[in-house]
Amino acid sequence: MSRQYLVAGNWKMNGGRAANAELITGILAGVAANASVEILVCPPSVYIDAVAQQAAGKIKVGGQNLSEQEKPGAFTGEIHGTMLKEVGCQYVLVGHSERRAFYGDADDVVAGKFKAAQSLGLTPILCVGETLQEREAGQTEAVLARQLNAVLDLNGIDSFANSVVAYEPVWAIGTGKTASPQQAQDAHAFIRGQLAAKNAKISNSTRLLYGGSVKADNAVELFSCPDVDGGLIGGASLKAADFLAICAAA
Ligand code: G2H
Repeated sequence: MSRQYLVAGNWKMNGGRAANAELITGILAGVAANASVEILVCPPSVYIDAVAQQAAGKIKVGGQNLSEQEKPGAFTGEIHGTMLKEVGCQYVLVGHSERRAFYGDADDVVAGKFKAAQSLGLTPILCVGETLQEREAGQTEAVLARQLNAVLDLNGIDSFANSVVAYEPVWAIGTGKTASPQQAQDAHAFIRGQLAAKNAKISNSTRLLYGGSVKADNAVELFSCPDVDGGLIGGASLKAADFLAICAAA
């Protein structure tokens, strides 16, 4: 089963009109050279519309978060998936560790957001990963299983036919520490095995991204692991040259 590589830039709470335009111009200049890789950027929500228009379908655009509410309505500060779709999103991150740690996105909330995304035809990129304390306590697989099962229990394995999973060890996010290729492969193989236990075909076709301090100089090794199908890139997605170098590694 060949899975197309996906390299997704998570801009987090960074950027501005001028900087975004410059970044997209730079990425567009390298898109043709990376034609076999699917390239996605996830800007802050207020900029999605402008970024999607400039990207003109050559770079895909996604949200960083969405509301789990079924319908739009009186939910101050929230963004419904229909709104993300209307401004050009095809993907949306759910359960990024910063959302889990700082904004109360517990497992059940993440499962609800995954459901909301899918029900609208947005592809969720489900982020899972353990903290340093959990890794050192030997709980990595238990944490990954718990985070996956919350989504599987609510949505079922069939929902993974149209989803992406990103393994992001919390201890590697924005810290400059990266999981070794072996650590990444072990976690990815575990995730794929969890999905395979329910449906081998869907497990085989589900793209698993690695995230956590991916840079041009470690991307080649990480992306060459058999169960790593691309990356979710934070800091290194904010400069076109760095991001394109990572795309070229895929
Ligand atoms: C993890 C990653 C992108 P960074 O959050 O999702 O960020 O590459 O800066 O560690």
